[in-house]
Amino acid sequence: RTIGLATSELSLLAPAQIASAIQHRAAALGYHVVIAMANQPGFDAAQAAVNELLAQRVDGLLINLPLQNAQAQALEGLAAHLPFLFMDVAQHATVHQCQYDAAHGARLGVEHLVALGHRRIALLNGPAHSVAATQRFAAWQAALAHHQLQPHAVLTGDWSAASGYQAALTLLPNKLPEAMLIANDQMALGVLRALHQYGVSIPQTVSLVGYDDTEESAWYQPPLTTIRQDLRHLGALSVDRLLQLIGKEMLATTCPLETELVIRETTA
Ligand code: IPT
Repeated sequence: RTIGLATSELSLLAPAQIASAIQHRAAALGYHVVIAMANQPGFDAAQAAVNELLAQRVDGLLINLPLQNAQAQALEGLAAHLPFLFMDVAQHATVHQCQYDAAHGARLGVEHLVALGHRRIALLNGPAHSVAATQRFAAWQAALAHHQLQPHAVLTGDWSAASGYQAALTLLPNKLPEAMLIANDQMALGVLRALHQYGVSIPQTVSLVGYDDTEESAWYQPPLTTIRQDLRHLGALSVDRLLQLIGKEMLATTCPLETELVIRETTA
C-alpha cells in the first residue's frame, strides 16, 4: 500500500508543505508515500521521476509538476493500469486533477487592490514553464483590463525569494508602483527585503499581495496579505481522491477548490 508523489523542487515552500500534507494524510490511512523530486522543469525530468516511482511498485501516483495536457497524458501512458492525479495542469486538461482555481485567486488580488484605489499596479509573474504561473498571470491581466488598467510593470521570477528580491531591485529607487501582485509568497519575501533596504514603507508607499499563504506568510514583516490556497486541505484531498481511484471508484476529473483573500498588513 504505497502511493508515489512526483514533485517539483522541495526547497520551494508550497510544494514542500503540500508533500507534508500528503504524507500525513496517507499515513493516517495506512499508506506509505515515496517521493521523487524532479531535478529540473520539463517533461524529461517528470518522466524520470515517474519511472523512479514505478520502480518502487506504487499503487497510484500524485503528480505535482507543471505539465501540459498532452504531457500529462503521456505520463499516464507509462503505467496505463495505475491511477494518476495531477496537481499542476491546465484547468481544461482531461486528466484527473486536484487544484485551486488560479483564475479566481488572481482576480481576488486585483479586485482587492482596485477597491483600495490603486491604479499603478506591477505584476511579478512566476517562471514561464509553470502552468500555475501562466494561469495566474493571464487572470491578472484580464482582471486589470476589466478595470481599463494596464500593468505598471511586468516582472518575472523563478518562485524563489532571491528572484523576488532581484525583480524588486529593477523598480528601485524611483520606478515604484502603488501596488504589486506577486505570484507567490516566497517571492514576496524577497520583495519585502528589497523595499526595506531602500526604506520604502509598506503598505503606506507600496501595497503587496502574495499568493499561497504558506505557513510563514503570517510571520513576514509586515504580515503578508495574500491569496490563500489551503495546502493542507489540497494534500489531504488529493490523497483521498487518489485512494478512491485506486479503489476503482468513478470520479469526476476535476475537483475545483477555491482560494480566499487573506487581508493582513501589506495592503492599504
Ligand atoms: C505552486 C505555488 O503556488 C508556487 O508558489 C510554487 O511553489 C509552485 O507551486 C512550484 O511549482 S502550487 C502548485 C500546486 C501549482
